[in-house]
Amino acid sequence: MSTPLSPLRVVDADFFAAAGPGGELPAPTLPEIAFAGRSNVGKSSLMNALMGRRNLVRTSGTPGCTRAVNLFRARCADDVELLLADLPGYGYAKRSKDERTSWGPLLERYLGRRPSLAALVVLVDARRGIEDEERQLLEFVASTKAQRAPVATLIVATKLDKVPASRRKVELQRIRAEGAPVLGVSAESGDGVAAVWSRVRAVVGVGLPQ
Ligand SMILES: Nc1nc2c(ncn2[C@@H]2O[C@H](COP(=O)(O)OP(=O)(O)OP(=O)(O)O)[C@@H](O)[C@H]2O)c(=O)[nH]1
Ligand SMILES: [Mg+2]
Repeated sequence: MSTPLSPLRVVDADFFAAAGPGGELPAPTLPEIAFAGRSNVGKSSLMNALMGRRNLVRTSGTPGCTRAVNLFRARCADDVELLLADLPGYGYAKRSKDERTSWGPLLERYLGRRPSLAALVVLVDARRGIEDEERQLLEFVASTKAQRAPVATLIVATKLDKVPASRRKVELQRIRAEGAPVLGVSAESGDGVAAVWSRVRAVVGVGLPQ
């Protein structure tokens, strides 16, 4: 017997739009879920895993590969549509000064003023946990709440396959102790991916009916 298809599952996904530094973002339409985190943490890989697509979102072994805001449209089996935003990674030292100053404002504009931003997923490497940049990112988004509808936040600990199974629970608890909800994933094995998707759907208000 085959498992019934979850209504939350992504059945169709495609590239929607991109905006580089100084570029125009498309007019806000669907609710957007943004994926932010240090370069190489696994943002693009997680987005591919969530959408059930191997190579829709470009991933790379070279940190700093994503320099624009790239939007992808995902349609679920229950016909709910969302946009997933792949944000430029931060914390990559080998950038020219010009590049660094040119994508700072892009992230700030997107995270600070995008009216259709419904949720922010902050990715951290399960082996590193939350550091100053992540705290600043969460504080920045919280500081914009007077200007628009609240943005739900979720921490996702990536590359869980690189943490020995016996340490996973402890590492996740350590991150959770920082006060934000946290889920662990491995884009490699697929562990935790369905849980992230169902949490994302719930926080943007399109979870399964109770
Ligand atoms: N073992 C393991 N490797 C992963 C996982 N997720 C991503 N990677 C690898 O980590 C590297 C970076 O992944 P990306 O998804 O491109 O990271 P990113 O955060 O989008 O990076 P930038 O776009 O540069 O900011 C790639 O070589 C991936 O194959 C995971 O869950 N487990
Ligand atoms: Mg990327």
